[in-house]
Amino acid sequence: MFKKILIANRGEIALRIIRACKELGIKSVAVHSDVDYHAMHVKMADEAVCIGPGPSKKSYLNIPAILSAAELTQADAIHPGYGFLSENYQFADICQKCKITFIGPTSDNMRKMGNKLSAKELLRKSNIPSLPGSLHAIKSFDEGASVANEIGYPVILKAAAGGGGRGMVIVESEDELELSLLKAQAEAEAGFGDSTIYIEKFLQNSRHIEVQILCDNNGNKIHLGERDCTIQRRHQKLLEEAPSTYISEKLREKITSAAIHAAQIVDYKNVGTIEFLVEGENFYFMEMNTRIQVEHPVTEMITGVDIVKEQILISAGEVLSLKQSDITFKGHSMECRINAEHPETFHPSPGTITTFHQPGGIGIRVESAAYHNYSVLPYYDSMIAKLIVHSGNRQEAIRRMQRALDEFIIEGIDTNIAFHKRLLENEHFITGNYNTRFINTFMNL
Ligand code: MV4
Repeated sequence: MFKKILIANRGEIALRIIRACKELGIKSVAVHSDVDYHAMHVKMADEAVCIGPGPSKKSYLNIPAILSAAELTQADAIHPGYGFLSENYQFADICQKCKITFIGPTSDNMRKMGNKLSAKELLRKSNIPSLPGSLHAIKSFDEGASVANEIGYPVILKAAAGGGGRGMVIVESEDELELSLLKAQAEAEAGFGDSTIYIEKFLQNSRHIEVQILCDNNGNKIHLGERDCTIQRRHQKLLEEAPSTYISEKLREKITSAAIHAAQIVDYKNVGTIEFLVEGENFYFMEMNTRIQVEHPVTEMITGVDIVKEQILISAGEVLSLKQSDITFKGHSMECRINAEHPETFHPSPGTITTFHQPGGIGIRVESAAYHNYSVLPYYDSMIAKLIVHSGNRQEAIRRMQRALDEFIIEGIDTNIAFHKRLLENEHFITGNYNTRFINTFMNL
């Protein structure tokens, strides 16, 4: 078992990992930028090392500085959290060369799943359905036009090196195609240094359903059910829930089996998430995320499984203590991402928090590194808290979330709490009758 883990991250996920370390009796090392000197994760860890100035490139993405901190503190493993270096297979390779365990999947898993086109390629050989579209990268307008005509508009252009929505362009008809191709290629180049893009049929009334999997190094693979992440604005998830209101028991069986099958095909190790698009009784593989995700708590609340602890134990070579038959699902859980942003424009709103009162009571979980007088910095993403609720069923969970949002007092900066309150009062949301168009249609955003 590891003696000391360095957390190469900040904010709420750094606290989450430090807490798991403490409960496992493992020492923790925080790394921080100079502007994060007063951050909670620095206070909570057993040791802390400053790795550079505010901008992420010079600190949380600074591989030499992070590895030097690991060497200096004699950490025997690094947990990357999500974002930053969490899916950087070169970083995983360098950790291995430095004889430091990278807590996550293998470098090969990340490399293969990181390229969304090769991921689809690999899974196409299986019987896992994937969206109709191009088998290869689209290099020219003519190629794009012929694939689009074959599958029918609307289509969506996606970056092969991307994921999570960056650089995606929806094309309604052929006369928009040429400009959209150039836009998608430019955004892919800017976002990922790789302008390779591919085309898929755009499913207009679909749900974003993802399956959590745990795989140890001995070939044991189990799933922890699904999460519904359909409520997104510009590909940023806002609210996630488990289980999905949309999935029938029969479809759940098919989707979770497909997820395990996908993990077997790629010989996946550690914790991961397979994303599907669901329309009616049909489901399609979209992409595989090779990291712990922001929304992992809703799965933890309905299964009682500590996913971060499982990650650490698997990386330390432990055999999964859980079998599929041990996994049961209890009640309903929902997570609202609380962002420091303007309620109407959604623009980030950095500044100093003057009041921070978080909700409490039965079935409430707040994951946050914010506090009274905390400064929300412009260098990092705007999420300042995750408010998670758990209750016996979805209607109770909605009521509990509404009550908790009312109690959540954050002053000194703008937040999207009012937006979440509006969302939870919307009839379509309350009846569970929503799809990927919900935000645009019902929240006129
Ligand atoms: C799609 C899609 C429909 N058809 N791909 C991919 C990344 C994720 N952030 C959103 N993704 C989607 N990919 C095809 N071929 C629908 C989504 C999607 C979505 C799209 C627009 C607006 C909101 C959305 C919410 C969830 C999923």
